[in-house]
Amino acid sequence: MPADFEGRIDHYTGRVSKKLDAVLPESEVEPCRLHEAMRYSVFNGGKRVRPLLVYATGECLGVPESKLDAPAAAIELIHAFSLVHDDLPAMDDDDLRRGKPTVHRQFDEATAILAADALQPLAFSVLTDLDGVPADRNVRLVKLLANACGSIGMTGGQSIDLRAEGRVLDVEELELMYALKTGALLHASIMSAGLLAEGIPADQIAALDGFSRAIGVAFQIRDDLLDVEGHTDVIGKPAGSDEGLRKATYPALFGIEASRKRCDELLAEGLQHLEVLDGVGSLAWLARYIVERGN
Ligand code: GRG
Repeated sequence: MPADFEGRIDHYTGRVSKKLDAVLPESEVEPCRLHEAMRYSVFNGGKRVRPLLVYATGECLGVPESKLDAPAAAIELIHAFSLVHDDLPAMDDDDLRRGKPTVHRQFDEATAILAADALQPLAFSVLTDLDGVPADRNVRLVKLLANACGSIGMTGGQSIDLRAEGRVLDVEELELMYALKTGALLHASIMSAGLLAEGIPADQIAALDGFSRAIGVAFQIRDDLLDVEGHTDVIGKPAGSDEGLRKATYPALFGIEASRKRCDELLAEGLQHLEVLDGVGSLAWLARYIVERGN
C-alpha cells in the first residue's frame, strides 16, 4: 500500500465503489429505469470526499477498513440523494452535474425524485448491515446519519439556503447554513468512524468533532469560490450559477479575498484540533485538499 494518502485514494475509492455496486440493484432488475437512474447518480464521477474522510478517520483511530465500507457507502448514497434533489427545478434547477446531464435531465423529473427517494432508505439499509458491531453502537450510527441528513442537518441547511436567496445574511447566519447544508454530512463521515473505534478518549472525539466542523464550513466556502472563479468544463456544473440564483454565499456577501482568508483560518483551526491525535496525516491531507481543490 502506498505510504502517502494521495497514493491510497484509488484503493479507498475502489473499495467504496465496489460496496456501492454490490448494494445498488442492477439496472436490468425491475423497475429498470429507476435502478438505472440510481446508478447514474452514484457512478457519474463524484470525488468520494465523504467516504475518503471515513477511511482517513478510520486510519487515524485504527478501525479496520472492512468495518468502514458500509458507513462510507451509506454516506455516499445520502450525498448522491441530496445532489439529485438539489439539482431539481424546484431547488437549483441545474442541467449539469459532474460534467454530465443532471438526473432529471438525463431521465425525467419524476424518475429523479423517485431515484433520490430510493437512495435514502438504501443508505440506512446498508448501515444496518455491519459485521462485528454491537447492536447498540450500530443504532447510534444510524441515528448519527439520520440527524445529519434531517431538519437539524442537511435538509434544514438547504431550507435556510432556499429562503436566503436574495437576502443579506450576517456571517453567523451564513456559517450556520453552511454547517448544516454541507458540514453535517462531512461531520457524520468523520464521527461514524469515531463511533466504530474502540476506547477512544473523549478529548480525541472532541478534537475530531472540532476538526470536522471547521472543514465542513471551509468545504462550502471553497465550493462558492469555485462557482465564482472556476470554469464550467472543470467544475462540471455551470459556473456563476449562484449569482444567477441570487444565492447568499460567502463571496457574494463578503468578497473573494475575505472568503479565501476564512477558508485558510478554518483550515488552520481544523489542523489545530488534530494536534491531540496521532496518525492524522491523511485527515490533514484531506483538509488541505478541501480548501485547495479545483473542482
Ligand atoms: C438529502 C436529506 C436530503 C434532503 C435534500 C437538496 C438537499 C436536501 C440538500 C442539499 C445539500 C447540498 C446539495 C449541499 C451542497 C454540498 C456540496 C458542496 C456538494 C458538492 O459536493 P462534492 O464536491 O461533490 O463532494 P461530488 O460531485 O464530488 O460528489
